[in-house]
Amino acid sequence: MKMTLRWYGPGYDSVSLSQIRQIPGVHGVITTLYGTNPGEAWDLEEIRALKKTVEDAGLFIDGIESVNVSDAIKTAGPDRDQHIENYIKTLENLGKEGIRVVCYNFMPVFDWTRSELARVRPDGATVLAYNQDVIDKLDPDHMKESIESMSNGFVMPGWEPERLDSLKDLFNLYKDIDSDILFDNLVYFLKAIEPVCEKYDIRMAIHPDDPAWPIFNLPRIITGLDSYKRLFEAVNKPFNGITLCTGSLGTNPKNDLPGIIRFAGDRIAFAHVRNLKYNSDRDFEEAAHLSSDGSMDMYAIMKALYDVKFDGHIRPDHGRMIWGEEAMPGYGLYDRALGTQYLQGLLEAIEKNER
Ligand code: DNO
Repeated sequence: MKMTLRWYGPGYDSVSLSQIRQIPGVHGVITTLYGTNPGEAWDLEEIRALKKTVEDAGLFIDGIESVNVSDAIKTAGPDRDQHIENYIKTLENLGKEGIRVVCYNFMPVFDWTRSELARVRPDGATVLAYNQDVIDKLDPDHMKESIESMSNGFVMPGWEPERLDSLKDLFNLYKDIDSDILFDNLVYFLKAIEPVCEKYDIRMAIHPDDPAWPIFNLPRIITGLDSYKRLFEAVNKPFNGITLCTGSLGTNPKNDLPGIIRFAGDRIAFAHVRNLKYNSDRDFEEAAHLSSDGSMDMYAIMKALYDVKFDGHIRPDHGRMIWGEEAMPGYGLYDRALGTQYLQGLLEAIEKNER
């Protein structure tokens, strides 16, 4: 397993590559070309420039998170085929630069959703949190104001201002899309990009829906074991992989994470590993990576990844905001750095114990 950290690029991230370079065991970054819109093709020169910036700092681009899929592709809108053609061009350019893992999601309208971005925990750390009652009362039309007021002035991934500006139109696009149609659109997309992925040995790593149930009456299709059975059956090819995200799948305590890992096996192309604390069946908050700080058994998760011989890239996921750091909620340096050390410690112990 290669440990990585997500990095948003110069001008977007408060964390620098030189800081990341000093975290023991971190091999490279998971990044994206910020400033591109879903549906557009990524320019080869821009990919090269990003790669050079990262490599000059002594790190590697270990994967892209995300090449976002446009709503036209998700809803089979009039621009679908043009956008797929552009997506293929992007994959081709990434493939030419040796980038082999691409994370994406197929969530309608919103990427991940939280009701609070800075809930204070007993130790004074602040974390992202979710309360179903708050979400139920929220008017999606006013999400823009609520998210922007909570995001410390950073652009939140998946909550880019252009998207928030056109929420009404976006909801309209999905009014006739149920989960079967959305799933069919995913399969159409995967079949279209299969040749380019195979040519360049690119693994597509779909990110699960977060939280792992439908919200705002929008369909969700990647929520647990059954979704993966359906997905692997529909496109039974190694390029069709997943991002095993414990924090997203784990929003539903019924999801048996080690069981899902054992089922998905070599289809796990990328792993996000973090912990959550369940307060009730309608409320959870993000926790430190340490098992005892939350509700998950991080040892069991790392052991299952080891057992299925997961050899890809892994990253700690959202961190708490600690030690006075000011950063994009969930994406500060300090707590994610702590997460990398804890996960690597678990892994070293597992490996030595198994030998
Ligand atoms: C949130 C992230 C997601 C993820 C996308 C992948 O912090 O895990 O925004 O990057 O869903 O496309």
